[in-house]
Amino acid sequence: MKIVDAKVVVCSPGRNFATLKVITDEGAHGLGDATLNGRELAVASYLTDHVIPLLLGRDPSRIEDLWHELHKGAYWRGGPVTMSAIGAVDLALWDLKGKALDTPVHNLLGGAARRGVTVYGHANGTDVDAALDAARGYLDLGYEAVRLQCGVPGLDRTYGVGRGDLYYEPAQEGMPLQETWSTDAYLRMVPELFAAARDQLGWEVRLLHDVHHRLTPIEAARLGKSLEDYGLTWLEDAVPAELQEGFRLVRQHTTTPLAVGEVFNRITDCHTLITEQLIDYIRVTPAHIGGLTPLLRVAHLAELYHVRTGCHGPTDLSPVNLAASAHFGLAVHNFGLQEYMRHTPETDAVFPHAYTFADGMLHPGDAPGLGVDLDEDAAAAHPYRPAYLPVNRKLDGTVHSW
Ligand code: KDG
Ligand code: MG
Repeated sequence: MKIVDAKVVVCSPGRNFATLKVITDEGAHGLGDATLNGRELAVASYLTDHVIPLLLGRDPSRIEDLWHELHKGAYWRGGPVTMSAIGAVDLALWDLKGKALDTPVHNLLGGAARRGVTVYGHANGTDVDAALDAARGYLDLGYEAVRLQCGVPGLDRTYGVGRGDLYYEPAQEGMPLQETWSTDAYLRMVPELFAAARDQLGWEVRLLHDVHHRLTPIEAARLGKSLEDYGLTWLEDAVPAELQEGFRLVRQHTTTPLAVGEVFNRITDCHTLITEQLIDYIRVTPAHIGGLTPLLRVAHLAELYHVRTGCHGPTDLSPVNLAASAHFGLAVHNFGLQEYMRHTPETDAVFPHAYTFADGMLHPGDAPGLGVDLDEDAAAAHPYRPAYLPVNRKLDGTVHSW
């Protein structure tokens, strides 16, 4: 089998997605998710101008060899654009291998290790009551775990608070929105949210919270301590993790479980976090870590150190990435929990898929490969529209992590 053609399709069925399609001489095609929120065209160019020419004529079954060639062969290693491009190729090759062998990708990864992939939904609202109402909505849909986010008194908007329904989209068309931030107001709000949640929702539901990289280690330590009585499943991205050692301080002070990794793109971004047991869940995702090939390596390292997986699964990655996470989560031994935000009906129409949700779990389905297709005619009806994530500033105007 040989690769005879490949292309990148960029479309915007409600939000932007970049998808790599790799075609073989036997007429099969594999899909990879090349979406990098707000930088979609950079990954598309990396693939079209620099990677696709290298793929033509190559044997798509040699996934490991092609991965290392793309990673080491460019000399310039790592970074979100490069690794998203390599990730798209890797996913497309796993998809093709499954189709060639007429088996779902989870079977290639060792086979099902559980009944399904337990997921968490995003419950949020402008205030505590609205967030808890949203959480009840998820429980009614069968979710066992919900992430709770709510507005911060005194701030117009904050991370994680959407439009009040099941669909959340922080990227806005046009130039980035400016949001404001107060650490003090936030640190007062979060314990109140979780006290009310345990009071009103009880203890059966698993609860999570995303700090979205906004605290220093000592602030995160204080937040973690203040949440201990509410038994969170995880506190996510408590501090920016470029400095992996920063998690030592957080860990020394709190038993609240810690999760991190959605912006990581190499195993070296998390090796200290894992080997020093500074975290409980590693949240790297197939598309951004460079595909299923390196994701398996991260998971196997993590397993040695009692760290479980919790792949990032936002709606700003396409159903191709979600399917890859579902196959991985079904098969990998140290799976923890999967984020599942639900794509909009427009997105699902462009990406028909075999995965299904029932009883709080995703199942990747048994279609050969990843089990996701791309309806190119439907995609063509939704052309790319520039859109960016917001920029965040403290009340005095200083730029802060969003
Ligand atoms: O593009 C940025 C989003 O993927 C991110 O804000 C979502 O933090 C996120 C999450 O946990 O889903
Ligand atoms: Mg997050």
